[in-house]
Amino acid sequence: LTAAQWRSQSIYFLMTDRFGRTDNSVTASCNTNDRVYCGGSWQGIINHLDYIQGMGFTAIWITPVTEQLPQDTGDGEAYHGYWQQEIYNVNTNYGTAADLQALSKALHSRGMYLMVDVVANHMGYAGAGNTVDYSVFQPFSSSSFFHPYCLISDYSNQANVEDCWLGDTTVSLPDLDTTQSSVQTIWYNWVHSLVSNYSIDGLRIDTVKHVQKSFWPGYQSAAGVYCVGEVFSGDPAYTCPYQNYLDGVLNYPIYYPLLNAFKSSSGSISSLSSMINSVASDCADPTLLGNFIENHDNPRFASYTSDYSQAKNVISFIFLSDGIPIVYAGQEQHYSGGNDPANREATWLSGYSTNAQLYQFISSTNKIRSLAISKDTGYITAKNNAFYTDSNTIAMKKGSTGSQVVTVLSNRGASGSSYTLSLGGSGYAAGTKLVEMYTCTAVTVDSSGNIPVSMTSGLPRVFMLATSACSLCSSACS
Ligand code: ABC
Ligand code: CA
Repeated sequence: LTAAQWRSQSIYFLMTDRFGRTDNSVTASCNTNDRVYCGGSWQGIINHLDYIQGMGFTAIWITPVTEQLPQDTGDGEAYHGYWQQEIYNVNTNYGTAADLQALSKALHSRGMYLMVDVVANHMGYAGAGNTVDYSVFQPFSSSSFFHPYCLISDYSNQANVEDCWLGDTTVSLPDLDTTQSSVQTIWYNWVHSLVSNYSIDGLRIDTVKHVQKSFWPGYQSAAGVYCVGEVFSGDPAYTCPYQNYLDGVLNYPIYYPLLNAFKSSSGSISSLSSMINSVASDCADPTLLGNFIENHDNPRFASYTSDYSQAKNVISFIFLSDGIPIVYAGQEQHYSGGNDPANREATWLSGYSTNAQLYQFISSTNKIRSLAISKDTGYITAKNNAFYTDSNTIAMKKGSTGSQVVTVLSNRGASGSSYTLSLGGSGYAAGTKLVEMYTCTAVTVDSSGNIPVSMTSGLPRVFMLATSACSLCSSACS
């Protein structure tokens, strides 16, 4: 699938070890602190695709599939998949190569897509950097393929970030010398074969900022599918330039101000609004970024606030602003784990409840976004515009003029009062008939051109033209 085709998808990110088990158990224990395999598998994902598709997701992103270091180390086992040793073999803890192909096929037969996480920066070794036995790596079985050992010590020094090693002295992440043409050839051929062997539709690329930028265009072109890179930095001036080398990057610049704006009723809305503008000016194409509020490297949103309304507002934001929405498994169950490894709770322990409040809310939001995409061919490439802010509220419009979707978000939380916000600047003329899509409430733009937005309990509001709303709001059908 191309970048242009990915724009309109929505992605459910899961750690294969933690999402679903082959035996369908919902009680198998998984103590995140142990940092060991909990028994999730590719077949287990197949077993629960209805659950994922039921929220409206059109794609899944799964953690890396390659064979890992086999030991139980002081940092735990390689259950997450980022400590690879043999790149031509799959991780049999998750199943066989045939199982992975079956997952791809099961997705495709539903019209869904597969994104796989890949690592080109490093391998993984159970031991300190000066003790590595390079013969355990296939095919990189000698020290000559690697940068000499040094731990990354200075994130403000890009050479140090690219040439030194991630990891610690318990588990080393031997850093490949990706400037060597022999290393490049191996990786480009490998990624081409991987995509073709498993009919992969897109890639999430790990540790992108730890490899020189010039490595990535060749890698992406060998892959032949949309690639979204992980550049773990909140600075748009640092992160956005990577979009000149890869189709997209994870939207870390928005992540921090989005979290800060909505995790409390005193969060800064203006910082979020200015970051929307910075990303739009620094990034080549904000509509190809990967939007998220949770992942396996950061504390979950509910670890900052247990408030459901605040959780709903950030979900509305990641779906209805520029970029491809990504929800991390467990977010729909309001999981609240903190830092790695606590944020890697097994999804099965929720019983895959489809009645969960956020499961239902994500489903509604995916429907609203899909409807917007289907009613306005310009929606998905239009630039989101934050046209109104106050200390607790941001209003944004996105779409072709005349059919723009208007999203009004609040950080007041569930105890927020009921009031009417008279919202100017939406671009809609007096008398225009709109529908608030979460409540299916009809509203008419008033004679001054303001939308009377009925705010209550800190809940998000989304407006579309009444003439577009019928398939989700029967009251709008005439
Ligand atoms: C394991 C344990 C941890 C333990 C750690 C030492 O070892 O589980 O509990 O603390 C994998 C595993 C991890 C494992 C690591 C290391 O390997 O999943 O469980 O941790 O062995 C990606 C993946 C991630 C994966 C790897 C490694 C890379 O998403 O799951 O981890 O393949 C850096 C990398 C980034 C990486 C991340 C974990 O570490 O750049 O690729 N993620 C600063 C730095 C970032 C750095 C980040 C976190 O800290 O700039 O480069 O990410 O350490 C903002 C700034 C940011 C700043 C943040 C903190 O603040 O703008 O720049 O990020 O304001
Ligand atoms: Ca490197």
